[in-house]
Amino acid sequence: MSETFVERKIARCFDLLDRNSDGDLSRDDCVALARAASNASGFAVDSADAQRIHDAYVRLWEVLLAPMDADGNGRISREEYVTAVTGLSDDPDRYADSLGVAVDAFVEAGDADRDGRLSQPEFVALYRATFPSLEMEEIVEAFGHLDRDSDGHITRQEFSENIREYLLSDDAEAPGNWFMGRVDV
Ligand SMILES: [Ca+2]
Ligand SMILES: [Ca+2]
Ligand SMILES: [Ca+2]
Repeated sequence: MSETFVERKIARCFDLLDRNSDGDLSRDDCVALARAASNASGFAVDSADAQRIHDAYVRLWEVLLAPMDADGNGRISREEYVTAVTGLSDDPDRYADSLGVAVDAFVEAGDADRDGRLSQPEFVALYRATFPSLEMEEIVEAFGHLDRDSDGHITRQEFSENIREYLLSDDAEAPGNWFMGRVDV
């Protein structure tokens, strides 16, 4: 059976989060994503800012990802990930918690000036650092879609709507499809 559009988006998300490209998601991937984001903002390894970003990504691991580890081996396989993320929509409370930690991780990691939202330069710096396989042009284009009201910033609310659409919507025109760069329908 061929993958649906939503399944392909979820699988793409998995690949981009698999920072060390070993085919599984683990706590190490989350720590590495946090470190890449800190470096992009120029934060020293032992600074409070680096610690804040590290904590947000560890929470992403503990709250969102670790519970997906169906066979308990400490790693999330692609199959476990797709099954769990697809199933999130059936559990509204867990879905809301998961969405919250995901939004926190992205905003904490990218919000260099600490105004609670990501400007275009902040977004570009974050995505360049954490998802090196994305092209610069693609990241700039993604920002244009993800900044839903085109006010020059992606707010927590916008991130939340974007991630929700990315993971649930089969609408080929949904702006949230750009959460992880360009996805072909
Ligand atoms: Ca990995
Ligand atoms: Ca900001
Ligand atoms: Ca906006």
